[in-house]
Amino acid sequence: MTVLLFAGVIASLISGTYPLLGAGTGHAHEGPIVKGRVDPARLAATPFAKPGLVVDRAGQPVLNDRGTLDAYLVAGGFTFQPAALRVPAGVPVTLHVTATDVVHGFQVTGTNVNVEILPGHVASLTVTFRHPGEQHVICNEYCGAGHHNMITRFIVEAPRETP
Ligand SMILES: [Cu+2]
Repeated sequence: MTVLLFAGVIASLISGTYPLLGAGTGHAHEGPIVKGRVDPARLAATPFAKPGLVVDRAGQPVLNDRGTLDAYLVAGGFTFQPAALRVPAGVPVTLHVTATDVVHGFQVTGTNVNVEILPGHVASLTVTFRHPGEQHVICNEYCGAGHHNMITRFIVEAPRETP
């Protein structure tokens, strides 16, 4: 049995006044996310169109001006996108999560990271995964017949050695 210790997960909920990333993402525009609100029918025009970590052209994660990484996740149709997300240990990651259809939950099991995800709203929270390993995310708001299949995971990777 594998015991995962992630004692140091920090989550802070930041209500919908989040400035969006711009520089360094390769996105020419920010897309219509305004004060934590987004049109669920127009996610294609937002960073949610590419769920996952925001990376530069070389595929490297990009720190935003608050010193965190950004990741976009979408809940809907009984899935989370992306189905798995690689993040570095020890680096704060701001998760931006929205829903396409109905209310969902977003809970990182075994931690206090737990938010309600509503269509039209963006929940933004900053989490630092302290230790390499896997952390599972479940939907904890009953959303329909496929609710029990709604899961994703963070694959927390040890930081690379800097030369
Ligand atoms: Cu659900």
